[in-house]
Amino acid sequence: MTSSDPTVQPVPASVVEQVDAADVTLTNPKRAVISLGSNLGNRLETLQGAVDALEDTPGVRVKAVSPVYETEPWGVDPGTQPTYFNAVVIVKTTLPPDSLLERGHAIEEAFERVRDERWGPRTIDVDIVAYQDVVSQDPVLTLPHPRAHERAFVLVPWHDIDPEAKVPGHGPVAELLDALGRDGVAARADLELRLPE
Ligand code: A4P
Ligand code: MG
Repeated sequence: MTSSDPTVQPVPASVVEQVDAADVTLTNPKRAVISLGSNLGNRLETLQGAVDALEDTPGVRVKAVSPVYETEPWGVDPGTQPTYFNAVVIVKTTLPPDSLLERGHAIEEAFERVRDERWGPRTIDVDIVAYQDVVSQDPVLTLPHPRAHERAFVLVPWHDIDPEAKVPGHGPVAELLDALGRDGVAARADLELRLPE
């Protein structure tokens, strides 16, 4: 399958347009792409809670929220974990990358995420996929996210809200997605995340 697959749900133009809308509340904001994933508890409610918590963060404005996808757990044996709900949001922020990561961790804690195994099931995972064009190998905050370019559950929703996006150092999301395919990533057109007012 390719990213031009006709079965893929179209994204409302209103959502796409907000990506580059003028920001009247933040001075000289930077742009960051954040991936949200949940495979425990009320997945949709948790994703919406994380979107709202990002918007409630001083210095962060959520500019676009992707459609919701139900995805096969990546990195674990098939059938050993519940499916995920995944989504991507684009924010404008005056926070530096490490503060944004810290806020992501605080949101994970607020949703009582328990870390007992790598790639274990979780109520919420908040990953910084990209921050401007920053490239960093720092293990505390690797930018772009070291596995984003090989994950359809990140690239599909990201492409929906920013079809021209590039993964710094890896190339256009559309091309990565054409090579990778969309296996294991199913649109949940019956569900929707609200873009905070
Ligand atoms: N870290 C480094 N760079 C980043 C970054 N760009 N964003 C550090 C966020 N964190 C970053 O993460 C471990 C450490 O990575 C953190 O201390 C942080 O400083 P974690 O969230 O504590 O643990 P984790 O998420 O289990 O580990 P990891 O390796 O980050 O996992 P991933 O890569 O996030 O994968 N399958 C589906 N279908 N959908 C998913 O959302 N998610 C994962 C988690 C696995 N399989 C999945 C999904
Ligand atoms: Mg993580």
